[in-house]
Amino acid sequence: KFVANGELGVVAVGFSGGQGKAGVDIGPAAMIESGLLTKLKEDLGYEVHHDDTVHSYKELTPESDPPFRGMKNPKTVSAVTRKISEQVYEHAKEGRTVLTLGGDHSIAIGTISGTAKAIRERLNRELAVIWVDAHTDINTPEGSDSGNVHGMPVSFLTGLAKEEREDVFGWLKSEHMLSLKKLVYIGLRDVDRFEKQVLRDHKVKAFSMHDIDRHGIGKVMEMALGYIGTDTPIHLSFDVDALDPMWAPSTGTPVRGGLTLREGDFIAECVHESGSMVAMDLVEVNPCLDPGVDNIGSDETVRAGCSLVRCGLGESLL
Ligand code: 4U7
Ligand code: MN
Ligand code: MN
Ligand code: MN
Repeated sequence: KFVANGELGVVAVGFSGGQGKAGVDIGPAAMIESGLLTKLKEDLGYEVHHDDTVHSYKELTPESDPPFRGMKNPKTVSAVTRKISEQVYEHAKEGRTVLTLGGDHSIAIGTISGTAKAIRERLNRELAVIWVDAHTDINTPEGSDSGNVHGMPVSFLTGLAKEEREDVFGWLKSEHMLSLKKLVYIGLRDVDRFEKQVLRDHKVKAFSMHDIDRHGIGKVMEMALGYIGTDTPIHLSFDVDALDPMWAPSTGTPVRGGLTLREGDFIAECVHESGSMVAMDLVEVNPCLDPGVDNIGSDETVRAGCSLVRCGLGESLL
C-alpha cells in the first residue's frame, strides 16, 4: 500500500477568494485552536510536519484582479492555488499523507494537482479523487452562473476548462491533472443544469443523497471504492457542506437534506480503511456564518470538521 510511514504533512490555508463570503479563511485556525493537530499527534501517533502557519498568501495578491471569462479574482485564486500545489507536492513527494485545512473549495485546484504530480513521480500511478460535497464544483467559467471559482475546481483539474494564460490556471500541466474516470462524487443534492449535462456526457461516477437513501451509506461506500479499485491512491476532498446544516450550519452554501455527521464520519473511515488514502482536504468551514446563538453553530461545525479529519486519519480503528 501507499501510506504506512506515519508521517502527516499539514497545510493550513486561510483563503476565501474563491467565493464572496468573508470568514472561511479563519476555518483552519478554528480547527487547529480546538486541538485537532495535537490529537493527531498524541492520540493517533502521527509525526506531524506543519510550519505552524495559517497561510493567507497576501503576498501573492495582484494589484488589480478584474473578472476574466466571468471568474471572480482569477489571478489571485490562480496564484494561491499554484503555491498550495507546490506545498502539497513537497509533502507528498516525501511519502507523507497530506492534510489540507481550508479555506474555500477553490483550493482543491492546488491540493489535488500537487498530490497528482507527486503520485505520478513517486509511484508512477494515476490519482483517484473522492469528492464529498452537496455540489459537484465542475462548472466551467462559461457554465458558471456565479463566477465563484469554488464552484469550478473540478473542471480545471480534469481539463474540461482550459486556459492558456499562465497567470489564470495556465500553470496546470498534464502531470497535475485528474481523469474524469477516476473521480467519484458522494453526497450530491444541488447540481446546476450545466453540471448535470457534464456528468451525463462524461459518465462521471456519482452517488447523490438519493442513492444514499436507496442503498444506505455502507453499500454506497462499497460501490465507490469498488469503482476505484484496491490499487489506486485516493485523494479525499471533503466539503463540510456535504453534511446536513443540522451538523454543519456554518458554511457558505448550505443545502438541506444532507449527510448525518455519522454518515460523513463513516465515509472518511471507509476511505482510511481502504489503505489507499494519500491526501485529505477539509474545506468550507466558515465560523463567521452562524445562524445560532452564542456561536453554537460555528462550534458545532468546527467540531464536525475535526471529527471528519480524525476519522479519515484512522481514529475509529480499534
Ligand atoms: B462549493 C454553485 F451556483 N454551483 O457554481 C456555483 F449553486 O465548494 C455553488 O461546493 C458552488 O461550496 C458551491 O456557484 C461551491 C451555485
Ligand atoms: Mn465544494
Ligand atoms: Mn459544496
Ligand atoms: Mn459551500
